[in-house]
Amino acid sequence: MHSRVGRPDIKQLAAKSKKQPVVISKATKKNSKTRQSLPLSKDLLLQLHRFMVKSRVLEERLIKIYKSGESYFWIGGPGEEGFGVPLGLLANKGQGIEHDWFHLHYRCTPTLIAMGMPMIDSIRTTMNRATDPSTGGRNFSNHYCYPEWNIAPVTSPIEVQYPIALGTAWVQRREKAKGITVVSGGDAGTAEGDFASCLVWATRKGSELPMLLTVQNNKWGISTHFDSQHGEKFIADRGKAFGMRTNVINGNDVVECYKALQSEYEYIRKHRKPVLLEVLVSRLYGHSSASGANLATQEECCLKSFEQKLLKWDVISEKEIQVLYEEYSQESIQALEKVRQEVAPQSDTIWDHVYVNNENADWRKF
Ligand SMILES: Cc1ncc(C[n+]2csc(CCOP(=O)(O)OP(=O)(O)O)c2C)c(N)n1
Ligand SMILES: [Mg+2]
Repeated sequence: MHSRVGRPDIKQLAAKSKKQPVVISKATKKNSKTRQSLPLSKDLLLQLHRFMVKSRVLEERLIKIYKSGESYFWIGGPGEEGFGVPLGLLANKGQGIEHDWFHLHYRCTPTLIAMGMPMIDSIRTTMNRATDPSTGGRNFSNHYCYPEWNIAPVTSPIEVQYPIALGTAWVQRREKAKGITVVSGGDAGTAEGDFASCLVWATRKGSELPMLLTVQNNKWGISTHFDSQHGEKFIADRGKAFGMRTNVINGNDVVECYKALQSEYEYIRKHRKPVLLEVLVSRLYGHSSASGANLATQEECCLKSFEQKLLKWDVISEKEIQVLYEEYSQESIQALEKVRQEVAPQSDTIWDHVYVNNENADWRKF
């Protein structure tokens, strides 16, 4: 596992977010002497927590599946739940341009879980089963595709999603649709021209696009550290040169993420202009199975940090947390047992999902 260097930014931001102290109501915390209030409603805090746990348990199950030799590869989103869950929860979910479009990358399980993806479908993707609704069992873990929720296919080449996202945003602008377009990627990928092209096309004067561009900055591109690659302090600062609204948030603070996303979504929906949002996140299991997929104990865990707060605020008990993990663990095991019985894709489906009925579908006919 790589050692982590130069991470003052998350701490600075965390300190900044603590400027408004979170206080707890007397009724909620029995022994508290101070009159205090929660930063979000109790129901919402519990909902955020529930989805974060579900996503984490699922991802850890996917890692076990890989390590026990039942899948070929794992890559995913542990450490990004604090951001990914509210991103999905606040979406205007549905099909067509009146709803939001999502061009996500391979760490997006938390967003899909918050939108309602069943655990079993993610396991089907990872285990390459014909029943996988995203790719029919023909892509990596976390490479989702749900047309009914405007989830565009996750691409293996990094960063191509940024210019692709311009297309849906452009149509939403042209048709004066209600929906907006969300595109996400990692920090290292922003070195590619695709990202720069997206900034140019999203911000043309008079033709600004209703887009949320997010960069989840975990400070690594596989094994290359952020500090050796960037002259700018924040990636989001690049957006300033294009006259766009920018923001940098602490991805390890789910409450901060929820509130920031609420305000960014609202701005884009109202003004139909783009936002570049940088989210400082942890990479909890390294890059992928290719780097071992072992827990990086030196990284802050957004879920553990949130649970400490929930306990302090008396929103949940240790016992309730434990039950939740057990519940989802059982669900993931039952799903795995079912998927084990399902078949791999057969050769006659090789052309499914690739330019269906198109003359270019079959390379043998070129
Ligand atoms: C066009 C392209 N170049 C290189 C790769 C190999 N690759 C896969 S992930 C990755 C690192 C991406 O880092 P970052 O954008 O920071 O995202 P993270 O994995 O850290 O979330 C690279 C170089 C690729 N998939 N596609
Ligand atoms: Mg990265």
